[in-house]
Amino acid sequence: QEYTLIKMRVQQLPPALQKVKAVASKSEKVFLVAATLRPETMYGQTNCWLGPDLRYIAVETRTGEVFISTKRAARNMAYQGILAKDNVVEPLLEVKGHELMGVKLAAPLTSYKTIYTLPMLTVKEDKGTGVVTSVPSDAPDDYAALVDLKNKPALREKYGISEAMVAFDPIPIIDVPEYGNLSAPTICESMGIKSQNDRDLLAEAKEKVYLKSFYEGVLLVGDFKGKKVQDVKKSVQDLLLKEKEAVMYQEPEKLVMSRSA
Ligand code: ZZB
Repeated sequence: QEYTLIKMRVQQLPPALQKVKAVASKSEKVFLVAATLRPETMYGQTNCWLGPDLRYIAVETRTGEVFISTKRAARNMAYQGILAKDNVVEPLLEVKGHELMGVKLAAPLTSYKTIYTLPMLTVKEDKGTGVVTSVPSDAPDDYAALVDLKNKPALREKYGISEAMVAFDPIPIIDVPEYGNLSAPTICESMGIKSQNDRDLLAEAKEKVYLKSFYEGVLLVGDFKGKKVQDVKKSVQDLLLKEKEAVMYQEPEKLVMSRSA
């Protein structure tokens, strides 16, 4: 599986990340790196998801930057020539997701100048980097999780999230026939999805919009406005790579550890 790793720049180092200063004396060099299969949706980022109970590490890259991801992902990066040393991971620090909530980020292509790290309970440790960029206009999971945080003060309080950090509207970026220009909110509404815990419904919603958006979606913003998603996915990826706002990252096939009788 090949992902685009989106570099979400930390605008202000939280206490839990102060130790990275040893390497990245300027905080412009510290990034949460999110694995995505949908680079063309980066125009619609509204926040970044972290698993509050997941463990993250900071590592130095070949170019003297600092990337934050799960250790598993850092190990993959080490084998892909992304890190300072080949084949070894030397963590600069270790931190739990809940210590990194409400961090200010600058993400590429989105129209919001600052977005925040927020908790999502369904972030998987064994997929991508454990850092997930959020596009609630086009990803039902993201929309449902964002609405949860907007509607549940107790959930925000639990993780030290303010109302201002979730006061971001989905951005219309892709027109999808039948679903319109906010396909995830539309499908969540029509399927009666109430929260991020509606796992089965969300999986179904995701599958529906994913295919339709890929084959029939048309971009509404940016350099490739008016073009079909399937024709510009690669171009947006190239743009991000050229601007050094992303790197490519491969995920090895999962080992099958057990088989059913
Ligand atoms: C931005 C985006 C915009 C995404 C969209 C999806 C959609 P798949 O197809 O099941 O492999 N993701 C990445 N890592 C994780 C993780 N550790 N835990 C939970 N979710 C993760 O899913 C790939 C997508 O899952 C990635 O692409 C990422 O979200 C998320 F409009 O990035 B995506 C209809 C989906 N739309």
